[in-house]
Amino acid sequence: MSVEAPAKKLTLKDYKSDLHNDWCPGCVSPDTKIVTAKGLQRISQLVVGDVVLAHDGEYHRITEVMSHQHDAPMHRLTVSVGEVVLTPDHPVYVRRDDHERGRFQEWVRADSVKIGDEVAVPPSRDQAWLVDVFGRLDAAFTVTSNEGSVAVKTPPKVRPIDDEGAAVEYALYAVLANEVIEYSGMVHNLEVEEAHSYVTEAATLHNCGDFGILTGIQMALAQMQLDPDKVAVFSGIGCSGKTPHYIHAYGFHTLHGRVLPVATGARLANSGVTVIALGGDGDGYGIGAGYFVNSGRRNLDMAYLVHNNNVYGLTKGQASPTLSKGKKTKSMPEQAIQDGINPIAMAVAAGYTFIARGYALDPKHLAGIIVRAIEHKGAALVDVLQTCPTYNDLYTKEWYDGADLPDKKSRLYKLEETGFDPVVHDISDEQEIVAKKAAAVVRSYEKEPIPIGVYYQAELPTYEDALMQRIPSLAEKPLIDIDVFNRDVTKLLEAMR
Ligand SMILES: Cc1ncc(C[n+]2csc(CCOP(=O)(O)OP(=O)(O)O)c2C)c(N)n1
Ligand code: SF4
Ligand SMILES: [Mg+2]
Repeated sequence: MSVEAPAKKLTLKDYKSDLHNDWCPGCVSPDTKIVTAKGLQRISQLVVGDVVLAHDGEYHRITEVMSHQHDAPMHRLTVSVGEVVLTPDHPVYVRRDDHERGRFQEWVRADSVKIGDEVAVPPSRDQAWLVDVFGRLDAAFTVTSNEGSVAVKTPPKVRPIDDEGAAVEYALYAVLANEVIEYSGMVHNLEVEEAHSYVTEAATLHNCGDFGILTGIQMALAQMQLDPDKVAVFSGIGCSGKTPHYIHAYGFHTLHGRVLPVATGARLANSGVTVIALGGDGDGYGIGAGYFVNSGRRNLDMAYLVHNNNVYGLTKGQASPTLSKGKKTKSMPEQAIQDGINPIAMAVAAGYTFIARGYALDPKHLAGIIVRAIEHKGAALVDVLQTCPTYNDLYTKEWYDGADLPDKKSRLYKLEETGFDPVVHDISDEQEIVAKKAAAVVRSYEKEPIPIGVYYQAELPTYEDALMQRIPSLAEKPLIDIDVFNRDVTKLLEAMR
């Protein structure tokens, strides 16, 4: 896909991101106080093995601490009981009243939190920190959770998370301000076992794999210097479906399973934009499976990224089409009764001409794959293994890292590091095409370790090539530039007489 070079050199910020090289999904300033099993502690003092409160109201072990220099604006979020300084992309747990959606509670980016929102914080088990925080204020009151009651001062509003009766109750703190501040200094983040979230004295913060994929896309777009107004990102419905909202480019949040037909329409109407379609594994391999197959055989020039987290994340963690038979995640009452599909083998069979797999928590490697997928002329599928810390307790960061293995070796390996050559060098040689497809399928069945990288690539004629041959005028003028309202249809009417 070729596009005109932008007038200025684009950076990640042009795609709405303040990310840094040693990527982690959002960071906070060193003096941020974290709710730990021993009370409030500065994040910069915490070490692997310390135990912190998470959004589920439970305590979890820290598995990794991250810190690095950050020279870019941060957000200072002030709520009724304190403040937190954090990077703009850091997810914050918020209760919001929306005139269209009504009242909801979910993770939102720090830079989108606004006055009128309330940040939701689960009370800690011993609630000592609540006493500490509210001790500065006057009136006495009692906070009740499933751990019992505790007397603290001045009442935060404590309500159940939703009407579906989740056990955790949340204190809700009114957002008083959300300012952008200049920042130059160290920032910190934590990787927390199972929950992938932690609680500061002022907010609950999260690390979801979707943000790694978002980062990979933003890095790829900046790397390719694609002008934001020459990029259109389409999504289906699911947690992954929100991705276009976070990218400073054209975006279209479509329907569950329907992202490919909509992206196809855009691709055919406007050859001047780079088209990226994305969605969940349920979206693409379940309800959208027919479109998935036909987009492959059509070989239109666009890239399709699938956030493969093995669950229907948005609808609370049911098994998705990629969960294998016999597996059971924490939100499932029983093991999966049917087997999972193999998306790479399906893509080979369907006719995708670029097929790759990435890992959400390695966004730099993923960005390299996305660049190749966008540059490839034809239908590109990138299946991205994505952690869902909320519902998928099987395929976690620790699992991919191989933390439970005796040699602690990663369960992923990079195809390119083994000398694997996915590229068909002579497209007129059918035997080479079949051999390369067969090699990709063989690799796709490897389970431990799982290959990531490019599995298959062949530059074959695209649908657009065939279309332009049939209707040469389209090559000179894309559909979008044709005045459809002032057309002479006399000839057509004559032909129909
Ligand atoms: C036609 C239709 N059917 C069902 C739904 C309900 N629904 C919304 S999201 C979703 C599943 C999302 O799972 P996935 O596509 O894997 O995305 P994730 O949330 O995991 O990113 C379902 C079944 C819907 N919105 N529309
Ligand atoms: S449910 Fe899973 S995929 Fe969805 S936002 Fe939460 S952690 Fe991410
Ligand atoms: Mg999913």
